[in-house]
Amino acid sequence: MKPKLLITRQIFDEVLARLLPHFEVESNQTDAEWSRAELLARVADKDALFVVTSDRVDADLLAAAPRLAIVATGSVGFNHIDLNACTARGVLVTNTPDVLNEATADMAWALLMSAARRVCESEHWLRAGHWKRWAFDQFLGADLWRSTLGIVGMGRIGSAIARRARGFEMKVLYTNRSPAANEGELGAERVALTQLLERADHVVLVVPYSPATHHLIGERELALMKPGATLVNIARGGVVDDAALARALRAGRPAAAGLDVFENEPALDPALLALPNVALTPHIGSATRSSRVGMAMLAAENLLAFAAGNPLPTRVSR
Ligand code: 8YV
Repeated sequence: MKPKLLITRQIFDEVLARLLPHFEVESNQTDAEWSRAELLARVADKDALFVVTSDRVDADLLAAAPRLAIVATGSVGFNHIDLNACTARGVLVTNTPDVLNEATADMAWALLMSAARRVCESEHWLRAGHWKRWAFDQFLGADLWRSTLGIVGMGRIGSAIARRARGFEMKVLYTNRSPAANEGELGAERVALTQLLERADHVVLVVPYSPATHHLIGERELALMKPGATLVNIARGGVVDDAALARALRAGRPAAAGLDVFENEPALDPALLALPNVALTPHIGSATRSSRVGMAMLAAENLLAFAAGNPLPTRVSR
C-alpha cells in the first residue's frame, strides 16, 4: 500500500512523475484554492501533505488529519506552519531553502530598480496617453550607483542581494542577529535597524515573518527613512505595516516602494493600489521556471525520503 499524499496545488509534470510511483496522489487540478473546509476534508485520510504558503497548517488541520506524518512546504518560509503543533503530534516538516536564492535576489533588484527609477509609474502614465513632450525633470528618480543599500536580514537571499550590489559600487549596510560570515567579501557593515533606516538610500527587507518581525517596519521606522529613499519588501506581508506604508508613501517619505508581498494577500490594502509611487507584484519573488521547479522538486525529494525511511534533506521540525 502506497502512502496517501495530498497536494494543494497543480505541480510540474516532472515533479508529479517522481512522486507517482511512491505515493497515491490527490492534487488540486483547478485554478481555485480549496476552501478551508475542503482542505480539512481532503487531508483526513492522508499520510503526507504538500502545501504552499497560503495553506495554514495548524492544530485544527492536524486534528482533522490523524494519519498525517509529514508536511512538505514548497517554500523556504514556513511561518504558515505551526511547528510546535506538528512536533507535538510527531509530524515532520520540510521546506525548500537555497534553490530560490538567486531568483529571489534578482526580483529584489527588479523591484528596487522599478521603484527607484519609477519604471512602473512612468509606464502607466505613458500607457494612459499622457506623454506629449520630453522634459528635463520628467520622472526624476533616485540614483542606485554608489548609493547606500540597507539589507534587513542577511541570510542566504540577503547575501545574494548584497553580491549584486557590488556591481553598482554601493555601500552595503545590513542587520542580522549575528555578523554575516562573508561580511568582508561583501564589503558590508552590520548596524542596528534604526541606523540602517537613517543611513540607507534604499532598504530591502528579507527577514522571515514571526511574531518578532510583525510590523518591524511601521510608522516610526518609516519616519526614520531618508525622504528620497526606496523600500522593497520581498520577505513576507506583515513585516511591513501596509496601512502605515501607504500613508508614508502618500506623504513622499519614503519616495517609493516595491512590494511583492502583502499583509492579507492576495487581498491588497486599497490605499496601496491607489498610489503611483509603489511597484506591486503578486508574490513572484521565486517565480522563474528553474527556481519553482527546484522548489517543487526539493519538496518532492523530502517526501520521497520520508516514503523510503531515509533522512529528510531539508527538515525544519525538531
Ligand atoms: C513561494 C516564498 O513561491 O519560498 C517562500 O517562502 O515566499 C515563495 O518563494 C511561495 O510562497 C509559494 O509557497
